[in-house]
Amino acid sequence: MLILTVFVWSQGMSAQTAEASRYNIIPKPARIETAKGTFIFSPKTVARYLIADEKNVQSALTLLEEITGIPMKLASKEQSPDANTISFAPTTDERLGDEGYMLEVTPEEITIQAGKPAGWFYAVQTLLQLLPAEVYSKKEKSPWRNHWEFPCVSIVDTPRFRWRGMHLDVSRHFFPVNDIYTYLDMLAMHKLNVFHWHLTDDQGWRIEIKKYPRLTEIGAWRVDRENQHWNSREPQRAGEKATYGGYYTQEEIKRVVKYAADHNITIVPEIEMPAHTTAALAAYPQFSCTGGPFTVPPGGVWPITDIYCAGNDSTFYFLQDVLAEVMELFPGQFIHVGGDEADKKEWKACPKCRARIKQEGLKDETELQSYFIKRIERFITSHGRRLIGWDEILEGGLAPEATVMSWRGEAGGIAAARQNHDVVMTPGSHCYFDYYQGLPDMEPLAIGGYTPLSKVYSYEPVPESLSAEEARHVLGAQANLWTEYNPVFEHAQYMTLPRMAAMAEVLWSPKERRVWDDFSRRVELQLMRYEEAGYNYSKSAYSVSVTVMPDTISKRVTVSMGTEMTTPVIRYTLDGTEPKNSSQRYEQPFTIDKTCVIRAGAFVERNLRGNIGERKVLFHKAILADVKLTYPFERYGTNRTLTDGLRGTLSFNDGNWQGYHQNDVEAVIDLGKSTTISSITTTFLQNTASWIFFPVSVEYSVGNDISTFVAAGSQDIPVAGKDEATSIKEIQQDTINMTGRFLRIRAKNVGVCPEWHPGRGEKAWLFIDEIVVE
Ligand code: TNX
Repeated sequence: MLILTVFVWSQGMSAQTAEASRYNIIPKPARIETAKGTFIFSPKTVARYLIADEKNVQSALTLLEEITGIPMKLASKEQSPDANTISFAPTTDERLGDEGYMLEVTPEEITIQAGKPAGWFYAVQTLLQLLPAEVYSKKEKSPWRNHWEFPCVSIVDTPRFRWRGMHLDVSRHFFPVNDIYTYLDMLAMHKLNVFHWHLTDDQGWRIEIKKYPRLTEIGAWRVDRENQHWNSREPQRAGEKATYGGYYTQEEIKRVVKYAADHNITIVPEIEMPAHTTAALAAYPQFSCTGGPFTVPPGGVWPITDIYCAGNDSTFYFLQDVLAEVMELFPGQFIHVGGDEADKKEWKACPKCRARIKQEGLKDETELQSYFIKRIERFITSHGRRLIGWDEILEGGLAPEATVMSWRGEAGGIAAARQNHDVVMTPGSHCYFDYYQGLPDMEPLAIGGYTPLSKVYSYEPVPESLSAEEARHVLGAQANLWTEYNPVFEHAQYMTLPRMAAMAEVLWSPKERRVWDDFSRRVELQLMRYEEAGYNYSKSAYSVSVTVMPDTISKRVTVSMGTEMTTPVIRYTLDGTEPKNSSQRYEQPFTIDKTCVIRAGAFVERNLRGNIGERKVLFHKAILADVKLTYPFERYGTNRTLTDGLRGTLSFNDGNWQGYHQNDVEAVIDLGKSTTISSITTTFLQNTASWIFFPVSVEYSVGNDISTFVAAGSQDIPVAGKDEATSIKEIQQDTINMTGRFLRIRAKNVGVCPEWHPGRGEKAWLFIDEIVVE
């Protein structure tokens, strides 16, 4: 009897999980009621139109047929009663808005209702997500696959926001047009409806403009420095050929626009002005303040000083010509004109710009930028379109109808909404997909930051401080992929998937239906869909972070582990070997009291997912000993850093380094009792791009009281030269053989950055970590 009960109970559990796993729709529908039973979609299934709206239904039907690989017959009057049916029924139900749909699946019938084309399209997207991930495979469906099972369900679905965007920077790196189609597919499967196409920037002009052919002949090409770090690429030398780049022809763009429209995506093209324009100025230097010459930079430029001349009317005629062609190609309402990060130094020095300021009665260069944008806005609105720009367009006064894209936090968006302007939110903190999505030491090089999946998911586009009235100006939000560190499209997929899924749910699903644990379960299937579709995606949300907390009283350390995803099983080893499915399972924090290398991985159904987290804990004679510092450290690390048993990584802000700003390190360690010391090793970090240098000398001494020390050895270290890679150095002093209770370390800061360094003469940093005593 007892055995039977247990059996029934465990059956019940797995049935429940199986039930839940039948519904993995992302973004989560506004209303979904699950039901028992399935609808079997097979060659016997017939389609029935209950409507006149044939064209849209036809495309929904074709899509379904193509994807499932099953052609459908149209229902006839004398329909055999045993055939199940997919019915398409129009509705004028206003609750569905422009993009909503209703979907009812019973064993006998699937009923789809929508009022507008987007609704039909999204109904099909949802249907696909009721099927196994395999339906996303681009491969021909296997022949035995002659039926698909839809779980029964009832859905009423509409999006929360009308602007559900994804941006892609194709200037910093160019992606061929086929990649753009794939990107649009990715957007469509997430029910995203705006593609913000960042077509121009300093490092490349990517759109053919018939009237100005040099924009792409010259502006689309730069010298190839792809093997160097983005921020230290040498400019084009005289006589050197520009070979890296590319652009989209107008014919290509027309096809992309059509494809996007078929997927309910509006493209917002961005033509940057007045700055981020070096590529354009390399082609047409007459529109700059200085007259040039310019070359297209192969990498990072800062500050952004190259700028269109605002005092020259011909600059505006040029831009109007460009925009006229752009508006011809892109039928959407919004035209993005950039406006970000303009350093106005050239305008200050330019006689024409100064004359313009005077003649227009402007206060300064900030108002000149505002004049610039307002003048362009007049042109755009006269063509029946709307201007949108980055939040810098607020400075010096907003153009009357402008929509603001808030990227430097939310303040710009809030200010604009309060001035009755529409806004699109895209704050760096949550919406920049060029930021790291996992711990930086486990990820490919990215620009910086840290925006893991759960952080994107936690984003709320409507700031609390807005009134209901003001909040109506928030059209939605978008995520941006800047591509400085993103040379190939596969990497763009890695950076955006699955964060795009989190953003999609933020933008589509009702706020109160957003629950991380639930999303984290559904996203597992989403990853399988990416896999089937052949998309490169990140498993970083499964990477295990290993946290080690020293306890000064017990002189042990407590180890805890976790992943962003809530479901996986974590397994670990303590001897540095790779964790396997048979390794120790992590249940709760535990303590260790010997040197070990902890490695931990997340397992889903016995398979390792994500990156293995690794932590080395060093047990040595000074572990958790008290340290007195003569000079304070400035930032990073804690008072415990030097004796906590942990070593810092190559990232200076990983919490394991103490940073001294120009100060030397003088640390006295109290070992608690007289101790025999045979070796001392200290660790330092050097990252000259971040103004961090190794010490010029390190000196060790040992004493029996805090004031008398006997030298135990010293070493000098040469000052870094140019182009030295970021590295860690261990300064080890062996065969000391001294006895004492106190140990003193002095490490001399280089003081100021050396002559060759951009920060020459300014305060340098010294970064120190664990002092290992044996
Ligand atoms: C700032 S966001 C920029 C871009 C860079 C990006 C890198 C914005 C309007 N301007 O030019 O690519 O940071 O994160």
